[in-house]
Amino acid sequence: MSASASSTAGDEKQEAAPVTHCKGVNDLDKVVLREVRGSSAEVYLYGGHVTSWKDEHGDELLFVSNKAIFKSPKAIRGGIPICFPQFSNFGNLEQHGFARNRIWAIDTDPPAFPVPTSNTAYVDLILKPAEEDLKIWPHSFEYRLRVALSPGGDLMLTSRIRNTNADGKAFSFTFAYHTYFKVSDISEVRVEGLETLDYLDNLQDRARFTEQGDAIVFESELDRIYLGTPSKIAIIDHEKKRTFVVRKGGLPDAVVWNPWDKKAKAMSDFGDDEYKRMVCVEAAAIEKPVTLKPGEEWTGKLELSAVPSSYYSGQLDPDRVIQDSIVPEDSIS
Ligand code: TA6
Repeated sequence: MSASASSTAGDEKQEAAPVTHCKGVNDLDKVVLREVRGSSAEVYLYGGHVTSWKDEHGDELLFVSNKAIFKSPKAIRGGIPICFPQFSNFGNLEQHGFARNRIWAIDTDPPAFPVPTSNTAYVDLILKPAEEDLKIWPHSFEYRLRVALSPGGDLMLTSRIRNTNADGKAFSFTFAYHTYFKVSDISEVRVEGLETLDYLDNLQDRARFTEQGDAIVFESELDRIYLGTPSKIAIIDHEKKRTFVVRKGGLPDAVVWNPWDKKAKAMSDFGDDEYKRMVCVEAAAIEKPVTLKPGEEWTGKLELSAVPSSYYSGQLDPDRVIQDSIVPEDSIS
């Protein structure tokens, strides 16, 4: 019985299992998380990459390109790539750093979490630099990533990055959760929470501008780094009557990106029309790189909720209790 057949057969029996280890595309190892009310998520060890998040009805909430390549060294086009230790070309490493095209391991002995959880649908992954990484970025680190589904189906990613240099050297990095949200039609989407903020425009040599007082709407290619944003941002999909609420901690900036038609055609692992069905809103630390001395640890947290838009008019579904501030101001311990 082949891997996929076995995992499918296993799935029915293990449907309720909160955590299942199985094979995905190209036999890559993946972990499937399931929550009792029916929501689910999938994480590939390749890149520590979340590639699926579904609500209790089985509706997919993240965009993954039909042309995505699941093979090193290419990063998977869609889901939640992790940009570390460098965002974009803010440094001399490859675009968006190397964490997104390395094989991560299951973390069998993670340090205790600050907030104990009764939740069982989670997995802990770990990345440490290989020899080849130390040649291009000469720093020892331990990157622990927890991916969890809350009882209400929210998706939570917690990154804990520790400087384990033995030579007393500090290191600095930039970071992003490069989330691709699935939307019904980009021209029906508004992003709220970034009004009047300053941003760096990647389409104009990162010149600095100030955003208008209205929500962001999409009529052409957009690629901006918003600086010092609130910890809560909303992505409203009018046609789908759905709002994604992005909460972030330890990540002061936010990137908003849609490649539109020309850039879409130029990307080999992206369909020409797919720009209509995705928007990237990325919780990030870019303007002020994070600096860690040996022994110090940084925490960067992302919490995603999908709620019926009628709920999101400045208030959320009263039944869903979500912490407002998810990581103490100083995200370095
Ligand atoms: O986050 C936006 C961005 O930096 C864009 O400039 C665009 O390049 C995008 O990331 C995708 O980058 P990738 O390396 O995945 O093709």
